[in-house]
Formats: sequence, structure tokens, C-alpha cells
Amino acid sequence: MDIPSNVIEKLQSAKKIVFFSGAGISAESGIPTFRGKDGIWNKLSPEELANFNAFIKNPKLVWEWYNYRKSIVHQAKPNLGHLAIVEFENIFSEVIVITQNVDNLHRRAGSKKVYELHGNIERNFCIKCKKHYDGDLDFQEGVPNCSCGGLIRPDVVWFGEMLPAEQFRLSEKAAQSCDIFLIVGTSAVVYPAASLVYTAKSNGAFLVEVNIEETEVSTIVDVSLFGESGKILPKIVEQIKQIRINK
Ligand code: BV8
Ligand code: ZN
Repeated sequence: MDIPSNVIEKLQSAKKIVFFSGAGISAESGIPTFRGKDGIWNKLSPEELANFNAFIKNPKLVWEWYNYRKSIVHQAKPNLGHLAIVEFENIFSEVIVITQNVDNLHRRAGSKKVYELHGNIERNFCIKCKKHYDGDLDFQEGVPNCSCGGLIRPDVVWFGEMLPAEQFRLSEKAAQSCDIFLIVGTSAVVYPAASLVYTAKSNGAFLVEVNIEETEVSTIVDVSLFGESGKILPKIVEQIKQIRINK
């Protein structure tokens, strides 16, 4: 598919590009999404797993779930969508990635400016003394305990928890000042992350959605590009480069 000319024109004059990504951008790396047809929420609801009370009630179950997801993340590799976003950094003066994903794939792909709104599955901390235990925890089963005796949890944002203030502040600033805001692989149903789409809209940014289907924000974006991000994002890079060569 060809990228619509209005998207290419906007990109040509753009200085600051922001990508707002969700689980869909990692789907082609083999990491299941949350709400899609094979979404992990279909089997177990988020309330049962991704919240603090569920963790306190049954830390073993929650850790089993995160260890399962970590095993998938460890085998996963950044895909052509992540890599195309890194390529944007060689073409545009400022590229920022705001991600809801906890899989670290944008950073592993080489993106330099990544704001993680929902934490990072590779990081952990003690709920009592807040000591960090990042990287692999050496526990086979059951639950890991801190040297102070406290329970260790994954450093991800659960439902009902605040987002990391600095990451969110920087993300809002980026959404308020960008020329183009690309919404990639997210159902845009989780708040306050999804509010950044409206922040970008009110700043007058050009909104481009990349998704395999319609989402909550399809009615307010300027252009929806339907297809896999691993195909569409490299296509955008290819067309921009083509124009620059012909210039
Ligand atoms: C907060 C944890 C308050 C990490 C996640 C009732 C009770 C409690 C809270 C609420 C409530 N009602 C509303 C809320 C607020 C709640 C919320 O928004 N709920 C929603 C569900 C209604 N938000 C919160 O609780 C947040 N905190 O509000 O705190 C507060 C305020 C002040 C003071 C104290 C507290 C915290 C939200 C963070 C929750 N954590 N995950 C983890 O384990 O991963 S949410 C989870 O959803 C992930 O983080 C994920 O990133 C996020 C968003 O999902 P998506 O990334 O969009 O993934 P999804 O599967 O939905 O969609 C994938 C998309 O990709 C689809 O559109 C699909 O079509 C597309 N796709 C698939 N393949 C491809 C593709 N696109 C392109 N190419 C492909 N190949
Ligand atoms: Zn501790």
C-alpha cells in the first residue's frame, strides 16, 4: 500500500515527531496484545492480575503471570516497526517515543528517547523498602523477597496506580509541542495514557493512526493507516527517503 500523499507532505515539513505506541507494535515480535482477538485479557481479566490488591492476595499467581510474560519478552526481538521508528531518528531532527508497553523493545531496537508510561517488566522493586532488583531475579517459583523481608513486585503500573510522574510530564510536553503524533498499535482505552492523543490534537499536531482495525480515536485522527505497523512504518520511511533522494 502507498502512504497517502498528505501524510508524506506533513512529514516532509515536520521537525518534531512523536510516536505513541501500545501492545500492537510488539505483536509482530510474538508478544500477545491485551484486548485483541488473541489478547491475554481474554483469558484472565486485568483486575485479577494487573492490580496491587490482586498481588497482595495472590502474589504467586501474579508472579506466575509476569514470569510467563517475561519469558516471551526475553525471546522477543524488536520487529521492523520498532526499527523503522529508529530510522526516523536519522531523518528527522527530533523523534520521541511514548510507550505504554513494558517490554523494552523500543530501547532494544535503538530508540534514544523513550518515555515508559506503564513501567518496565525487566525492573522490580521491594514494596516495603522500595529497593530495586532490576534484571533477572533469582527465584525459581513462589515469590521473591527482599533482604528486608518485604515482597518484591514488578516495576509496572497496575490499574488504580499513578503513572510515573516525570515520564508522564515529559510525554505531555512532547504531545503539546509536536508536529506529527503517530498512534501505533494501541486501542487507546487506557487512561491517562490515551489522553495524550487529545493533548496532541489540541496542540494542532497532525494525527496519524497505524492499526489493523478501528480504535477509540479513529474518529479524531487526521489519517488512519490500516495494516500491520511492521509493514506500514517501514513503508513511510522508504517513501520519505525516496523523495529526499529525488530532491
Ligand atoms: C490510574 C500494566 C488512578 C502493565 C496496564 C476502574 C478502576 C480503576 C481504574 C479505572 C477504572 N476505570 C478507568 C480506570 C482508569 C484505568 C483505565 O484506564 N482503565 C481502562 C481499562 C478503562 N487506568 C488506570 O488504572 C491507570 N491508573 O488511573 O490511576 C489514580 C489517579 C490518581 C491517583 C492514584 C490513582 C493505570 C493504567 C495502567 C494499567 N496498566 N498494564 C502490564 O502488565 O503490562 S494497562 C495495559 O493496557 C498495558 O499497559 C497496555 O499497554 C495498555 C493499553 O493497551 P494497548 O497497548 O492499547 O493494547 P491493546 O491490546 O488494548 O490494543 C492493541 C492494539 O494493537 C489493538 O488496537 C490492535 O488492533 C492493535 N494491533 C494488533 N496487532 C497489530 C496492531 N496494530 C498494528 N500492527 C499490528 N501488527
Ligand atoms: Zn525491602
